[in-house]
Amino acid sequence: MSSKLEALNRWVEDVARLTRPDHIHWCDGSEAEYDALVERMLASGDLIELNPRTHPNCFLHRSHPSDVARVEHLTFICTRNRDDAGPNNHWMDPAEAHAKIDALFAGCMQGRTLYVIPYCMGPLDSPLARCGVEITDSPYVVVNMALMTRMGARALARIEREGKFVKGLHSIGELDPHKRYILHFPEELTIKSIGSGYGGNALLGKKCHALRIGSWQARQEGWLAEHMLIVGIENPRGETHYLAAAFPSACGKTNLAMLIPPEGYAQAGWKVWTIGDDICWMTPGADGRLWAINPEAGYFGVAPGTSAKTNPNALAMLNHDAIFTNVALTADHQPWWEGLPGVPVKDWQGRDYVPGSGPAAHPNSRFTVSARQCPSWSPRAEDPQGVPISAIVFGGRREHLVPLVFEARDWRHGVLVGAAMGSETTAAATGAVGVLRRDSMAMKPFCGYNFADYFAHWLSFDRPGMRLPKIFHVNWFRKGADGKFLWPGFGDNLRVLEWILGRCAGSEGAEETPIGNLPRPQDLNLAGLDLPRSQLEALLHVDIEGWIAEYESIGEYLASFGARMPRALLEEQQRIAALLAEQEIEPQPLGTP
Ligand code: GTP
Ligand code: SPV
Ligand code: MN
Repeated sequence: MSSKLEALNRWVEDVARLTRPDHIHWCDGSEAEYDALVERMLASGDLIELNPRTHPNCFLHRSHPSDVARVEHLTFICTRNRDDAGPNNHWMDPAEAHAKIDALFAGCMQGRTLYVIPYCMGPLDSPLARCGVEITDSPYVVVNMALMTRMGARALARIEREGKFVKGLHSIGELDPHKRYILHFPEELTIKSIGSGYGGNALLGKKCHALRIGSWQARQEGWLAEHMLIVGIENPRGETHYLAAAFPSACGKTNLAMLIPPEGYAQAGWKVWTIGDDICWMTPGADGRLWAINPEAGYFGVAPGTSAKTNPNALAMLNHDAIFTNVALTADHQPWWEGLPGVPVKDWQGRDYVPGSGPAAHPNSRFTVSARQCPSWSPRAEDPQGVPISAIVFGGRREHLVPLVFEARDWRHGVLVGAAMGSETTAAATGAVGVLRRDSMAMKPFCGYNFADYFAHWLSFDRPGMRLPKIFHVNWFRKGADGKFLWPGFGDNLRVLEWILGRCAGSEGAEETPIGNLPRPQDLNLAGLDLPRSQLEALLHVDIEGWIAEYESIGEYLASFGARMPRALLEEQQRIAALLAEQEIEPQPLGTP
């Protein structure tokens, strides 16, 4: 072992002394290793083989019924100074946190194998990529990490070169919700997670490293770690522009990242290229633009709702070499979830399915698959420099008030729009679903430090020499009086992206309103879409009274962060609140720029 790996070796030894595994296995990331782990889990019942004719090399995992989603109330940021974590995070004193969780780790791997997973977030040869090592006792975590990251010998070689890596210690422990903690020590570049085997709680490269620790590092080093998809839109002239979009969990990132253009668009030559569906690391380039990489190599996507109609690209990539978690089964052992044709016979817990007894697949059931299996996968996902971002899009699930799309006036206004984002909660985290809450930049569960400092960091990019992307807000989830979505969504979202890119190029019109610039009905290409005029008007309506109340609530939200909140953001909120108040007195359109 080289001296550069000494720190890693010492850490593995220390962890083994604490957790007392029967065996230690260093993962090399080979196919043989993957296959052997699958064999072992088939034998133990951790995996169930799916129909090898329809779904070769596909497996089902059923998690513990109390362990089906992220657990925000058990997720902590452990900084020396409590204010550094901020009111947006649960906080624990680092010494107390280590003591508490180490007591749970003591002896927890007896009878188990300890796996050492060296991984790289981002292309192995990218200066924007960062490495980590996850120690886990879950073979399910290992095979998921193999699909989700660049894992094994090549990552270890980079760690050996750099000598720096994020340490992540994970054990499923007893899968007991009362002995479950997801702890982050950003000052030590360390993660400790016990008691859950699910998703973001357990695949530590994802939310724990790439977002919570990543956002902390990004602030120190002058870049951005965001909960964003990255998609390339190729127009009929053959030019591709890249967008990054932040929507909260289960609010449409995977779907937008791999959308299929509507028929008229496809015929005209529009194409969509998928770079990433969940996480985006962005750094200013020498040219002043933001350059983005997807630190992940796979998708851990929401299964329910994924169908031939909504997301044919996703369906196509799930026919082989995929892992399904908590989906239902058909009689011939195909994976099934709500939105697919056919009938389930076993629910997500393996019980006989009784029609009418609730969803057969868990609402947060997921698929894990290598990104390269997506038909719209872009080879630029491997570009060590990343891709230049032309537009940043924020969006949430808002049944009321928020129009289909609007454009921020400038960067500062855009940062406020992101900070003010609200969305209805989903099944991606435990707790009530459908509750409206602020989810700034879709990072409420993922920002590893005080949101006030995070907003200040965002504002700091607006400086001489930068060529920043334009910022927009979208809402695919507005509902009418009948409770139905007003906008068809999915592939038709390209119509909105076309307007967004047109605004970036200066070729599309808009109407100025206090909340930002909106397309007029004639500015959107709606050819081939059967959308009643009244519905379109509702989607593009700015309800001044409603927005006055919204801006009051945004003001209270910003104020709740106290003195750390940047003045510029408070002033921006006041500026827009004043514009809204003026409009209420004098309800005239502001005209067209
Ligand atoms: P995470 O992986 O949790 O971060 O979620 P995500 O943002 O990638 O969400 P995803 O694309 O998986 O979508 C979640 C749910 O929203 C699925 O059930 C989709 O079918 C649904 N959905 C996605 N896009 C749209 C849309 O444009 N309109 C409507 N009505 N539903 C959508
Ligand atoms: C999310 O909840 O935003 C996810 C799924 O992407 S998880 O990996 O569980 O965090
Ligand atoms: Mn996510």
